[in-house]
Amino acid sequence: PNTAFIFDLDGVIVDTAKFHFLAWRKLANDLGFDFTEEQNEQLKGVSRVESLKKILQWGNMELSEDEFTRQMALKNENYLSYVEEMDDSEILPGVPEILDYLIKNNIPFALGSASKNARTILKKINLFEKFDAIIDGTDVSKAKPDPEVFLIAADKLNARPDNCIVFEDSVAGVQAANKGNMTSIGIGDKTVLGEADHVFKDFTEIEIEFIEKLLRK
Ligand code: B16
Ligand code: MG
Repeated sequence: PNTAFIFDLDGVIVDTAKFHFLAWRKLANDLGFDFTEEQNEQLKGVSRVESLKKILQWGNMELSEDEFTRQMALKNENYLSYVEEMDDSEILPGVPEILDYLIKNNIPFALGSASKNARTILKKINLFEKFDAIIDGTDVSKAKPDPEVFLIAADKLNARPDNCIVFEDSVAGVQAANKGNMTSIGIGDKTVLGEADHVFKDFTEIEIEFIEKLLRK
């Protein structure tokens, strides 16, 4: 069968989660409250709009529609000031090796991210040209845990969803892959990503034999 791989961006290819956290936290602090790193887990994989809604709930705050839009823009500006400084040294360990393996073996792979900044980031880290398809927050109408982003990716790669392998660091993203009837591989903490079919701490823990087994499935 035509097996295809789909990678999330933030937390899988690159650790931009730390920049999202800093930028959201500044927004909260400017509005007069704070939230924890643990609460931040709930923001991973979640769209910009949904993230701000959650944060405002934590601070017991409501904003007018205009102010909501303005705050989102400010957060993104702040986030992009970190992105501006990025280069390929920010690619997470083990990622170049797996991408090179897939390229060498002619296995198609796509990006499936909730971020509207995904293309900018891929260019900063010099991976833009490597992906066979890029699906991001500008291409979808339904955010993770809806499987839309991964289903579009499967379609673009000409692969059946049940022949797709998805790498995700977020609970919402693992749920999206599962709902899409794909094999979900969690990257991160087993206690957080327990719903995934397999969980690894990072890509350096994934052996080529494991990838080959997935390909024979
Ligand atoms: P942006 P992913 C997600 O990216 C992030 O995990 C999440 O924290 C962020 O709010 C979302 O993208 C939207 O990002 O504000 O850049 O459009 O993990 O799906 O690659
Ligand atoms: Mg992610």
